[in-house]
Amino acid sequence: MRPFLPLASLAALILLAACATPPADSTAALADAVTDAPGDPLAEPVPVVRVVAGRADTLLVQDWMGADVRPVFESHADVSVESLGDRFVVRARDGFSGVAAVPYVARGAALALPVNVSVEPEVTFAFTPDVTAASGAPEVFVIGGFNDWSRTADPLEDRGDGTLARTRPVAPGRYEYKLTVDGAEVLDPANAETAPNPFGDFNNILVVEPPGEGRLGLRLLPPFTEDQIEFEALRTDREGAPMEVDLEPEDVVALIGNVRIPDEAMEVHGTEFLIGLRPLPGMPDLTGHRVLRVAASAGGVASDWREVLLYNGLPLANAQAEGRAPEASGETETWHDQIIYQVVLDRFANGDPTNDARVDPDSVLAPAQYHGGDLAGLRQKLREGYFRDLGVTALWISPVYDNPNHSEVEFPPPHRRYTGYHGYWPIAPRKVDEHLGDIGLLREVVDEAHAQGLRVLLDFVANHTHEDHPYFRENRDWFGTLELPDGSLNLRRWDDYRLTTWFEPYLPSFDYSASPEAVEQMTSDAVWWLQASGADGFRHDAVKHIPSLFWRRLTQRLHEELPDRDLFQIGETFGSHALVGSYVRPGQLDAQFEFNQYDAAISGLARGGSLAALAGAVEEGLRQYGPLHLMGNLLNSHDKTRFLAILENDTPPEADAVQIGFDNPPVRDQAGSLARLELGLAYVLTVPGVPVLYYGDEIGMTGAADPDNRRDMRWGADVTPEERAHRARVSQLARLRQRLPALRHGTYETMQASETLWVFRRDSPGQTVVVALNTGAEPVRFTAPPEANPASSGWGGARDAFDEPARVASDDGGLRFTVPAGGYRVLVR
Ligand SMILES: [Ca+2]
Ligand SMILES: [Ca+2]
Ligand SMILES: [Ca+2]
Repeated sequence: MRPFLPLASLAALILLAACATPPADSTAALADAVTDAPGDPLAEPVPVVRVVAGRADTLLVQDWMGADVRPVFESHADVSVESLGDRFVVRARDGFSGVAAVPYVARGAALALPVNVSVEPEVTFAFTPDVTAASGAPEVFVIGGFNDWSRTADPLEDRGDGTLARTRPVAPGRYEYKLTVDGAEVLDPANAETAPNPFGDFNNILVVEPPGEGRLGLRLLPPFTEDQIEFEALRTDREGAPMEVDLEPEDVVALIGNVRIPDEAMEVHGTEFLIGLRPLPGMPDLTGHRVLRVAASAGGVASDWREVLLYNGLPLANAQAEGRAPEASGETETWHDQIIYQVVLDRFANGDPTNDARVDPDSVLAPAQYHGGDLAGLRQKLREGYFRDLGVTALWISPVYDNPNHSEVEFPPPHRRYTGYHGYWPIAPRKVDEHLGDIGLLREVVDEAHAQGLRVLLDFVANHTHEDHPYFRENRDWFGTLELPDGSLNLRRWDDYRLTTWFEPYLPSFDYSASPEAVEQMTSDAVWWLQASGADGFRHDAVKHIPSLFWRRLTQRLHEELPDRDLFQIGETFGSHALVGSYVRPGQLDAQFEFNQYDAAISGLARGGSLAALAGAVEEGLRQYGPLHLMGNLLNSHDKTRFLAILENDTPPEADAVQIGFDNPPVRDQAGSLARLELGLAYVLTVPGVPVLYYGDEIGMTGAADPDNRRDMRWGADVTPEERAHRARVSQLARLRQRLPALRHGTYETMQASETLWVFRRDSPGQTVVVALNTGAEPVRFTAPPEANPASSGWGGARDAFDEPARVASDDGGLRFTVPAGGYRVLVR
C-alpha cells in the first residue's frame, strides 16, 4: 500500500512544507545546486507516478528513489510535487489529464519525475431486490478488482424507488466483479458479460473506457539508423477507427533513466517523433545500461509508456544483435534476458546416496518424506549441460537451510505428517541441510552455473523460523505470540493479522515492526548467503506477511554491501495488484510472481476461459508494474496444482486437490494435453516479464496440489519418446526467446484478442515479432492490413520464426497466416 496520512495531518505537513520549500521563483537557486548536469545518480529509473486529477498521493522517497535521497522539486504548470522529509506529495491540477515530467534536483543532478494524470469516470452499480421476500431489504455490496474485493467498501444504497445503487469512480481498465446479497456472492443481473474465475464459478466483467476522445498508442517503428529511435502515435476513437494526431514537442515526454531528453535531441512532426541518441549538449549520459522512456498526450488523452533498453547508447536489442550466446553474452545481459527454472532440490536429482537418511519413516507418507535429491545431483545435471540444452538461463533453487530431522503434524485436519524436505522450516541461520550438502558444495554449484553463463537465485525465508531455531530459542522478543489478546490463535489469519500470523504452531513468525534487532540480524544473514555462495539474488517467500520496512532495509544493505553485483529479488505474494505492487519499487523488490496473471492464464489456457481476459491481464500488468517489468510469468510452481492436472480436470475446482494427490494421484492420459501445455509455455516464453519454468514442465509432469506437485523429476528411460519430443519443442521456444530480443525486452501491443484467439506484437528497434495463440478447435486465418506508415518496412519480410523460408505476407503487403487448432505461430520480421 502507498503510505497514507490522515487528511488533517497531511494539510498540516503541507503547510509546514510550504515554509521549508524554496519559493517558486527559486529555479536559478536550484540550478546552482546542480553539480553534474548530465549524470543520473539514482540507481534505478523512478517509476511513473500515476495520480488522479485533483487527488493528492503521498509517496515514500526511499521506495521510489532509494535510501538517503532528498529531492527538491521545481514548479510545474500542471503537477505540483512537494517534499515532506522522507515523503513527497504529488497533486495534479483539477481538469488536467496527460503526461508530465516534473523537474527536481537529487544528489546534485537535474532529474525529472514522470507523472501520468488521469480522470476516473464514475460508474454506477444497481440492483433491484426481490420485493416479495418477507425478510426486508437485503444488504448488498459490490466487490471487485477496483476495490481489492473488499466486502464492505462499497455498499449499495436505497435510491427510494426500490432499487439499490452505488456510484463510485473507477480507473480505466478491465475488471472482474460480483455483488454480495446478504453475504452471498451473486452475478450482477444487469450485466450479461461474465468470465470464469479460478474457483470454478463466474465473475462479471466491467470495462471502463478512459475519458477523453479515444485512445492514444505509441508504436516503435522498425528502423534504427543514424542513432535515432522513431515512434509513431496512433489515435483511435472508441470504435477503433483511426483519428488524426498532430503532436507538438510539448506533447511528448522522453527520459533516459531519470534525466529528461532535451528538445534539441527530439524531432516531432505530426504523428511521428524521433529521438536522437547522439551526445548533444545536455544529453543524458548514455554509458552502460540505460532505459529510454517515452509517452505522449493529445486531446487530454495520455498514451501508455514505452520503454527501450539501451546499452552504451545503442538499443540493447542492437547491442545484443548476435543473440544471447551464453558464453558471449557477458556484459550486455540483464535480468530481462533470463529464463528462470525452478528446482525443488530434494525432488530433482540424487547425486549422493550417502545423505539420503529418511526422517520418521514409520509415520510419514512417501510424498511428504525426504527423497534424496541434493546439491550434488544439481551439480551433476549442470555438468551434463542439461540446463544449457534446455535453454534456461537462471536457476531458482529451493531453500538450502538446515531443517529439523523430525517430522511435524500439520495444524489443519486431517493433520498429515510432513518433513522439512522442502526447506521452508529453518533451524539454523547459516547452515546448509545435511541432506543437501554443505556451503562449499553450494558455492561449487553456483561457480559451475556461472561458468556456463547461468545465474542462481536462493530461496530466502524471512517470515518465520522453525521453533528449534536459535533465534526463537534465544530471542523470543523478535517474534510475535501465537496467542492473541482475545484468547484466539494467530494461526493462518492471512488477512486480519497479515504481518504477524503463524503458518503452523511450530513455525514462529517474526514481528519485524517491533524488533529492529531481528531486521538487522536477518538482513545480515541474507547478505552473508550471497557472499558465501556467490548467488545472484533471492526468491523471497511469503512477502506479503513481512512489513515493507524489512524489504527496504534488505535492499539498502544489498546496494551498500554488494554494490557491484547485478542482483535480483523476486517475491511471492498472492493478492491484488495494489498489494503485490506495493513491494515492487526501486527501494524494495525488483519483481514478484504475478498470480493475477497466472489465474487468467489457467482460466484461458486450461479451463476453457477467455484469451481476451488473459490479454487484458497482461495489459493490466504493464500498467501496474511498468511497460517493461520483470514480474515472473508461470504456469506451474511448488504451490500450485500442476497445469496438466487442471487441464484434464483431475482436480475439479470443488475437490480437495491435496487429498487427491494422496489417494488418486493424477495421470496424464488425455490426447492433446502435451500440445496444450506447450501452448501455455509458448505464452510464458513470449509475453513481457521473466519466464519461470517449474521442473518437469519440459517433460509434461502432472500432479495434484502440494506435495503431489513435487514428484521426483524423471530422467533417462523414465521419459517417454513423446515427452522427449515435448522437451525438444520447449527447448526450441526457450531458444527462440534467447534469439529474438523483441521477445525479451520489446514493447507489447495486442493486435486481436477474442475468446479463443490472441495475437500480439513485440517491437524492438529493427525487429517485430508477432505471436498468435489459438485455443479453438479449428485453425484460424489471421489477417492484418498493410501498415500505413512508410517508415515501417511492411510485412513483406515477415517469416515464420521456426521455419524461416515460410513467408507469411500477402501480395498487397498485409499480414496473412493460419494458426493451427490448439496451436500457435511466431512470426518475425
Ligand atoms: Ca542424496
Ligand atoms: Ca537437517
Ligand atoms: Ca488425467
